[in-house]
Amino acid sequence: MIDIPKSKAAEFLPIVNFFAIKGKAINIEPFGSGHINDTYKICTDLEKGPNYMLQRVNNHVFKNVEHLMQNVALVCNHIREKLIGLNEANVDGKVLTPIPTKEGKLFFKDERNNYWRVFILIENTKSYDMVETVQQAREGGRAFGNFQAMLSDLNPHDVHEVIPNFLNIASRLRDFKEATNKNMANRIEEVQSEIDFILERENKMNTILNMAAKSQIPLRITHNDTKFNNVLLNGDDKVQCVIDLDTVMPGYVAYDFGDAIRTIINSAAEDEIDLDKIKLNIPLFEAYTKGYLEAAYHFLYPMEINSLVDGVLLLPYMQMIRFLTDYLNGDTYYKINHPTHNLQRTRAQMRLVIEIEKKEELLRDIVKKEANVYLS
Ligand code: ADP
Ligand code: GN1
Ligand code: MG
Repeated sequence: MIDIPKSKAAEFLPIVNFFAIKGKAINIEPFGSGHINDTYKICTDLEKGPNYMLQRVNNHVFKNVEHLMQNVALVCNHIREKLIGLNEANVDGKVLTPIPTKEGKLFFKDERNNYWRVFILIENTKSYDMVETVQQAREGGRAFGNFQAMLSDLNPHDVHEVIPNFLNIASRLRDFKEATNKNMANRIEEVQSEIDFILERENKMNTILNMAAKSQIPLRITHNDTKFNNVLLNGDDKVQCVIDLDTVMPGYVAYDFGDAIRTIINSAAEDEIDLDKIKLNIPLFEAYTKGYLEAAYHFLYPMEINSLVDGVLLLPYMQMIRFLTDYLNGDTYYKINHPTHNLQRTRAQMRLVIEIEKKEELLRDIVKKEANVYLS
């Protein structure tokens, strides 16, 4: 999708007024660092009223925005009811609030076929691209554990599969092989060692799908994009709200655990160019695991706990495949900052897989130790 230049943001201010916001939108600024949607912060003329987030949904990635917004509304309402039941004082600060259009729709489609939606802006919060402290990691674990727990009484088939086979490794490998066969951008020669690396691990990465095929782990509603900047923390670094609900779909808990750890355990950025900076931060892994199990232990089956580290191995591997597939296809999916950005991301994820493989046993021991707390 073509990125909208920052200077053009002002053009989109009038779009907000199609939505049932309080007050009048008077200021717009680009916001956040996501790879898929365009996000803007909107201020209104009301001193005390809420401010808002305007997002252009990437409809190249999300083909059915109506289904996507039905999922978002279902999940937000379900969590909202749970929070009200718990007498939570600040419900609007703890769950996303989609604002309908003045005609009662969950999104607005403009004349250029752009899809827009608005949420209440959750003030005084921060999202981090990289985790800095053990407390942040533990809070992140609590946030996503609690998120899964609150949705664990919904039927996974009540949500649409907005991107079919989104985290299905067999399907991702098929797309990757197709990309190597087509070699659309004529880049295959420079990535031969990365291709070999992927193919060598193909069979080993099937554990979660195999467990699922044997009905050893249940299908649940999962977030499916649990990188750390999709949780908002407050000024004291306490968990406030899980955001970016576009990929909420049926899935396995290990996917969410693995994707969160992918960003948390890495001492460098997702696209770090200096591969030697990519090291594992084990205390942050331990803290996330603690927080996650605190919130999720009560609904998890033992086999799901056993599967968590399989997710930790799988998700960076799958992310490497996704970045490399996009690079081979000529960068049609992720936003990029320069022509080899997807290659740089691929190599950084590959190094992360290598580092995680070296520490697999240690990670399994930590999960066992943290889970044992609940057995004694
Ligand atoms: P993307 O799909 O592009 O990652 P997100 O929904 O994650 O989009 O939003 C991008 C960024 O905007 C987030 O990382 C966060 O910093 C900020 N953000 C998103 N929604 C809210 C909200 N309701 N309140 C405050 N900040 C938000
Ligand atoms: C995308 O939208 P964002 O930046 O939170 C992607 C995730 C990837 C992530 C990698 C819909 O997430 O699946 O893990 O980039 N979202 C989609 O950073 O593909
Ligand atoms: Mg995001």
